[in-house]
Amino acid sequence: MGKPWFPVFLHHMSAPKRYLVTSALPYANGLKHIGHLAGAYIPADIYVRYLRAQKREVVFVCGSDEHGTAIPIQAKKEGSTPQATIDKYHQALKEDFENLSVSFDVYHRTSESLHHETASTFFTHLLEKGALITQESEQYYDTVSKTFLADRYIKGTCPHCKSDQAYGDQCETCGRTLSPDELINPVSTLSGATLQKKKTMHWYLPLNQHEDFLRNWILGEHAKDWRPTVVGQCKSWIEGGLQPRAVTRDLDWGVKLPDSIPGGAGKVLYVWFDAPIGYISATKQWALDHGKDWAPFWQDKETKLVHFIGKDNIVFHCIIFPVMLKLHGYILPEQVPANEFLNLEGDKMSTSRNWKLDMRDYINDFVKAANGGGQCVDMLRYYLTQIAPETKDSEFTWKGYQDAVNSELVAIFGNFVNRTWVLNHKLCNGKVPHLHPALFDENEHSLIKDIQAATAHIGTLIDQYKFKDALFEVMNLARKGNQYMQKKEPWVLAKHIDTDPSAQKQIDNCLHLCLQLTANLTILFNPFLPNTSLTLLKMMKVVDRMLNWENAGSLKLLNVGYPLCAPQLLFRKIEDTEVAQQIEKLQ
Ligand code: B3M
Ligand code: ZN
Repeated sequence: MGKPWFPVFLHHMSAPKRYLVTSALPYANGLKHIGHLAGAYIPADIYVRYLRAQKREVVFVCGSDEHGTAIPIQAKKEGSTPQATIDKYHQALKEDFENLSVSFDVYHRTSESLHHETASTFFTHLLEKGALITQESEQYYDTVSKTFLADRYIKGTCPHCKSDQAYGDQCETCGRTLSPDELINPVSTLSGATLQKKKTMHWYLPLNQHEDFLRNWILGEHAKDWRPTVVGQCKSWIEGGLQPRAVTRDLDWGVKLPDSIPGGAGKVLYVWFDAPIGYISATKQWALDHGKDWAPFWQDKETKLVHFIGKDNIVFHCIIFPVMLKLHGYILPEQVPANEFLNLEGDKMSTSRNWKLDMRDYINDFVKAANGGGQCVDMLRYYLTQIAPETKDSEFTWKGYQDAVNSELVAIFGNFVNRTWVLNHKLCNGKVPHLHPALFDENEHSLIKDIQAATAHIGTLIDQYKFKDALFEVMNLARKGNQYMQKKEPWVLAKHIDTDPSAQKQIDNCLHLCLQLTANLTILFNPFLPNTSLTLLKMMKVVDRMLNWENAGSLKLLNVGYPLCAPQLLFRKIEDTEVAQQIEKLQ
């Protein structure tokens, strides 16, 4: 059982006034796959639903990241314009998240003027404070297209594997990271022209000036409460020597620098400068929509800011953005629960090799299929949480998905609820039966203890961002319910009602407790499987107020004599043919 009591206590004593939870802003250059979903969206959604169930003030923000060279490159690939590309994918991403019950309070976009204003004001503010420096450097210039080129727009021969299809940032043949200077015979992908070096001036964030702050804050203050993988990555960045980082680019797609800034013409903010500011503009949009004040969310120290991201975004959220926030006088994140990567059927997920399962594919093949709906959303959420790459890379397999659904959701949780309902309708008229504590034996006592202990333990695990362990404990409680019922065998007791005067009372006890346990599971599963919890509320004919987290652990959630609805199956099975089809589709 670990050490559940102390941390729970601690948490309640120091509860923040409000929470701001963010999920990484996905690039609006394509659909996102289940690796993204498992990394930055499902865990955040679990956390937020848990906070909401505790009636805490929480705002959950996200939105599309619509800048960076990724966008014009994708537009070019699709024979489209950057604007049409972001419009298309912004809409698609928003819908996909909704269809998977990811409950953002606002899903914003960085092409909105509110964001452009927010980001350029942020930049100006740092500039006026003298927090940025300028540096001149030589960059590749395409004399035919008359433009400086982002790394991705430069092509040449890879110095390592000699492929002539290498880009200025990476060789996709051998996978190595490159810089444009390493390419042999670099040319422009825009015009095919050979390149010239030309001087250009940019603004830099002098990270080297903030090393002490970063050391104290990450390697000191957060060394213990951040994930070791996160602290480890930060440590190697800091130890590797922090350098000034350019925060502007010579591009025409992005947040333009204000005209008032001398030398700013033709330049935009670097995408990784403006994108995290997107969290701020999203908060502002939410506040506008709800008549609230956005400022305390970024300025009041009693706000707890939590960034959910994938591990490739750690440096931006733990080093660069915090330095920007500190310079601006805003609060810092208290937690950055970054996840490792999710592999798929034995291989790394990859968009370029098309080895992936897009959220959209799952939605079409399962959620929107004839026997789909919310149960299929929850089936995916369950499996992705069970295999969440919290501490190391993990793997999605269709067989694993099928097992999680069939042998846990269907065989344990679904079966427990179904047996409880069917027996209750058969043996107790479908009403919540009386309880006869005088007849309790050690089975009742230990089930009651388990329900109470599980609640505290699960809360602690979620508070510690251990969603996978928390989910395991909830399912374990359902498992205990099944075992309890198996021991009591109300269907056997039913045969002795005429001869054993205590038989009906024993049946009542068993089903009463199983119903109270179901009500508890409804609360405890809710952050993970929100659609299933809604179905259960309907079956119990209770309002969603019951989902308040403080109700968990209670054995008085359903009143004696209360009539329940007819049973409904919570989850369908996943057939072997479906697994085979999906694997075939992947090849
Ligand atoms: N769009 C990169 C990514 O999806 C980026 C995240 C921005 S979070 C401010 O990996
Ligand atoms: Zn190569």
